[in-house]
Amino acid sequence: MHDDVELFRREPANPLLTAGDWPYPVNSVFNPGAALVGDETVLLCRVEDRRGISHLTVARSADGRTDWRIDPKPLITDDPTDPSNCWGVEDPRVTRVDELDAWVIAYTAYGPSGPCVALSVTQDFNQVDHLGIVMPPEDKNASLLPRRVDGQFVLFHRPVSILSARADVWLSRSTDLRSWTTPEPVMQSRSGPWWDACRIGMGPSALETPHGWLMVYHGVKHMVATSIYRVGIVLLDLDDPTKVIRRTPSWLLGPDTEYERVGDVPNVIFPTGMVHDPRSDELRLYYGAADLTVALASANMSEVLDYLMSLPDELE
Ligand code: BMA
Repeated sequence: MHDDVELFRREPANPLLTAGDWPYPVNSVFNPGAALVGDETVLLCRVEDRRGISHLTVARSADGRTDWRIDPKPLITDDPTDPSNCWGVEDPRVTRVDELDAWVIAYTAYGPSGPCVALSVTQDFNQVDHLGIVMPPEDKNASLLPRRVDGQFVLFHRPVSILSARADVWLSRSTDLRSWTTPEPVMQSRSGPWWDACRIGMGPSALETPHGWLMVYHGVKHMVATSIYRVGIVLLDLDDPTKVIRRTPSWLLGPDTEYERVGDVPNVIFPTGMVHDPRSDELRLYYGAADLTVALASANMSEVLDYLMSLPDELE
């Protein structure tokens, strides 16, 4: 039996962003990437239009909580002539890469062959350079480490095996962000009744801590009538990010409130954006709630790390 820990507190003003806030008609706003840009928090939101196709649009706020300003036009859209993304672009994770003086956006491009991983680069969230598809279908939930390890960029991603239907986390390496090495296994779904037994996928860009790479992931449990998406955390070895050092046994956030329980897809918390404020040590985790809105939960980074380090070492 494990103690349940309440490390994350939901923002009282949740949901932070909804379709009603958008400057043009849309169905839903969810699964946002997040970045600190100058004094502002930028969310790159997945917006599903009223055809059912998703694009990515920027919202900005001075405190990351209130007074969001939403761009009148998307930053990244589908291309109806491109079979890799003619069904839209989804679920961005945003990574600050100091070496490039830019942010790398890893997102799902969706087309008739299935979801695949695409990368784009931006210096200001006004213009983007597209690097294109880097992982073929079916693959998604890509998240880039903020710096090279042993001279190589590291991208977590989640290929799905048609044969076994397994959906686990792997990583690939690259020197130029374009050609990537054969995937190496990182972390597997648990089994049986566990909350993360069916599918897992990495969430926001990792934070580098003295104890390892701190990463949030989502885990899925299939029930008879629904699937439940919840949130866990792992610490990965700084020098060898295929090694999981700590993994939370229990979920740290699961659907509980009405906006998480009821929506286009019920019972979903899907974490895609995280920022750390070094002054307050606050971690702000932005997530999609029930595939309909954007919500926020915050925690104290030191408390999260203390909790993780109190867990058994996964390597022993
Ligand atoms: C996943 C992704 C997410 C979505 C989630 C719950 O597979 O498609 O975009 O939020 O399912 O529907």
